[in-house]
Amino acid sequence: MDRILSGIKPTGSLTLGNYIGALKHFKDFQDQGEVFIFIADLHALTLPIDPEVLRENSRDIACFYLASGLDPKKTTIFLQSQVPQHAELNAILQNYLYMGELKRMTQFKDKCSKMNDSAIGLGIFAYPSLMASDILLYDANKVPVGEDQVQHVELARDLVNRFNHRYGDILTLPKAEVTKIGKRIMSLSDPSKKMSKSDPKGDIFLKDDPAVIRKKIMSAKTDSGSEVSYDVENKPGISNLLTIYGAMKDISPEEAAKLFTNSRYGDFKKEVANAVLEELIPFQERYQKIKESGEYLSVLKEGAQKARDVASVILKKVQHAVGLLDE
Ligand code: AQP
Repeated sequence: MDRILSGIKPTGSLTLGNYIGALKHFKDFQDQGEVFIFIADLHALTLPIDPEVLRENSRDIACFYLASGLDPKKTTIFLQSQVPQHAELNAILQNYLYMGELKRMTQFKDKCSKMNDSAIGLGIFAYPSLMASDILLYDANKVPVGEDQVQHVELARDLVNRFNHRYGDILTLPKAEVTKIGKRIMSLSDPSKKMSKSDPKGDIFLKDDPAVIRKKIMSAKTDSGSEVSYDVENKPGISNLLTIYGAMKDISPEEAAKLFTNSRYGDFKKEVANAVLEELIPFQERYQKIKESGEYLSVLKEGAQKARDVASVILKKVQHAVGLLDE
């Protein structure tokens, strides 16, 4: 049976990019195997964050997971920090990743390009080591991620090959599963940049008021010309909106473009806003109910227990393999 693992880090308020690239698809995995979905709160510490904001973001993600249709009877939902095996496995596996490969990671380069070395914490540099530990602790073979996280999963694969070559067949080789539609949603104000929760310019937040969402879509940056067509290079703004529309309707952006060949930009944007709100309004209502009921608290508690039970088995195998005394 497949073991499937994914997570979101609580670095900010979740965006439409997180929804389309990750959240929207999680529930579909429940019929495909054993699913582990976590809140990557330790990863959120890799860049400065206010403690109260971090706690509130973590609560929100738990509620969004449940609102997206994840069923705690089928899926183990937990907080990374409540499963100490993540940090313990990381302490071992970080010795099998090298400076050169970590320095080449695009996320590290992007996040730290404008920072002075003296301000860059070790955690952001070693991020892929903790991420590999997250995946390998659960013997996960499928890792659903957006396009930008594929490089980290590839590095986890290198690590597995390196480790297993030395110690035998201990770790499971993971594979990144990238969403077909909407693997990279771009900022509405600058379609050359990814929509990111830690860079809120041009973001649609899942908690935004519907009127605000509509306004943001109506004022999204568009391109010269007046024809709605899917052409990422020459029409990045319109292409991004077509991707968003396609993701809402489960069709490709090319198919979406065919529906709007005779539309003007303004009319097209109205339809994009309608499609987004049709899906997000009921989602927001479910989120609100779950948050108010507080049911997510017991889900997280039970999830952490289940996750610890699974994770401790693999951690023990690794500890034994590398020569830690376990008698
Ligand atoms: N713009 C996006 N388009 C498609 N997928 C996206 N994801 C994030 N942004 C987009 C996917 O959401 C999942 C959770 O992401 P994460 O929080 O673990 O890290 P991230 O990829 O770095 O997401 P952000 O929003 O850009 O966070 P910050 O700003 O904190 O770095 C992942 O599967 C991701 O691919």
